[in-house]
Amino acid sequence: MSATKASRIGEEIWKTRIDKVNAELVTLTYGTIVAQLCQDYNSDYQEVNKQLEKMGHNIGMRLIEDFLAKSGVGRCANFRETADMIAKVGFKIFLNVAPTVTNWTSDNNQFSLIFDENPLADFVELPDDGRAQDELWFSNILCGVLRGALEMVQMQIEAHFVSDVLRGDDTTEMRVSLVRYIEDEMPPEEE
Ligand code: MYR
Repeated sequence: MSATKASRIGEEIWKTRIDKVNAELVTLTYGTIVAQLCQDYNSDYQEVNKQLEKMGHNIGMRLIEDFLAKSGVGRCANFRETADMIAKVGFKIFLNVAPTVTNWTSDNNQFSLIFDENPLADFVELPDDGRAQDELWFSNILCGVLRGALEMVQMQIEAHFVSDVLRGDDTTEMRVSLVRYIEDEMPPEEE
């Protein structure tokens, strides 16, 4: 599927959606979750990043069903098509943003999503403790959501943020790597 077609599907879905959620409520709720985790893990931001990713993974595993039902899209022919589907349909449906897909590696196995807007991080300021700016990936839940969702459609991926405007970077960029397509795995033979 071409990028334009994927983009059009995303827009159509958005136009016909009736269950629009108040974006501010999402932002506030997510901010509260992150703040609570920072408290629970005594500002061990590596651990907070890990927990957010794990939480996202659980969400993604359930979200994919909703994605497939709402978008009505079929299987993608390759990882480039999958990337467009994620950016222009997936993010559009669930967050009403469409990050830019860029920075492909020549083997077409890795790309970046650049977020011009990030509703999770609206009005957010990171804790001013001299560490959060270097250690906390505030929106890390999104990496997990992607990993969980793609795992359910037979793709093992790894995703992590490489920059975030909340940290003072110029862009917010997530790097996504295809690890492998998961084949139907047979249970080990009994001895
Ligand atoms: C396929 O090749 O089977 C199609 C795969 C499309 C997967 C799209 C997953 C969308 C995940 C949405 C993430 C939104 C995060 C807020």
